[in-house]
Amino acid sequence: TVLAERQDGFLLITLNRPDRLNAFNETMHHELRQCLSEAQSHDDIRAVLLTGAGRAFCAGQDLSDRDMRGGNEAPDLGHTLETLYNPLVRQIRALPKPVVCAVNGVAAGAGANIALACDIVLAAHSARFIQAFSKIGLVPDSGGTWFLPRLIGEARAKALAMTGEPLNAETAVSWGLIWKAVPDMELLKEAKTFTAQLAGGATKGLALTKQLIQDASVQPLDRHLDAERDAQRVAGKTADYREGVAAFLEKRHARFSGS
Ligand code: LHQ
Repeated sequence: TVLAERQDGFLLITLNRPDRLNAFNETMHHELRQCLSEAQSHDDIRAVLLTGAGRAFCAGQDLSDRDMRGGNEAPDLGHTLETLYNPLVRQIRALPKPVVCAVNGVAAGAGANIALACDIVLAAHSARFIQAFSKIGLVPDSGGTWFLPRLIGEARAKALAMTGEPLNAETAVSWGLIWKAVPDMELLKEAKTFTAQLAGGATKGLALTKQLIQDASVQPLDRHLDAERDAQRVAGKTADYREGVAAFLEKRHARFSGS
């Protein structure tokens, strides 16, 4: 249900249930988390690119597992979040490497919010972000009610969440929800080039940057300045800092090793 392929310094992960628009079942959760663990534990994987097979990125939870017609008891969705979606979002946010998401088509429900949990989101012009939850009586999960107001403000967050209206890629860019919209035919190529560039970066510095930016929204400036001081102290001891300064002084491109 998930394809993983090592590329130019990064791991390309493709959600692969195209006939169900890559909706999540339990197996897909486990396989995706396994791939992310692999990306975390191998030093030669220095970034991740997440995308979807076929015409969609991900339609969220597979609702065909959730048929309650005929009086079946409603499952405990809190348990589903606790055991499947929340660990996934936490793993993406904690991964000490850049995670790029190439949203190749519709991203609905948890699929939209897992995209937003990634560090940098590129989307095909035809992609749509849909907070589909309200249409089935649920709340936006997988971090949706946390990411949306931070990225686009409460007014737009509430309207998207309460209406379930699709947001197109270009509006998503203009609102600051995602980084870039790209012509459909160019998305994967551009996302690969982009991720390869990040993979060639100063990985430790990028990991510290990711952590700092994530922590910023839950920390007062005074404490955050301390956190930047501590992170810079660590970054300043990396081989990549040494190489970056040497390359600057020698007027050449830096060759970062990730250490
Ligand atoms: C699907 C799905 C799908 C199964 C398309 N499941 N088959 C977390 C915790 C626990 C439980 C509950 O939820 C959550 C988080 C969530 O993610 S809740 C939100 C779940 N997702 C949705 O509500 C989105 C449902 N899908 C749609 O609204 C549409 O399919 C979208 C807008 C994504 C795409 O529309 P279309 O482009 O018109 O495609 P389609 O609807 O024709 O779908 C194509 C096929 O994919 C179709 O199957 P079929 O056999 O008729 O070809 C759909 O049934 C199937 N599919 N989403 N989530």
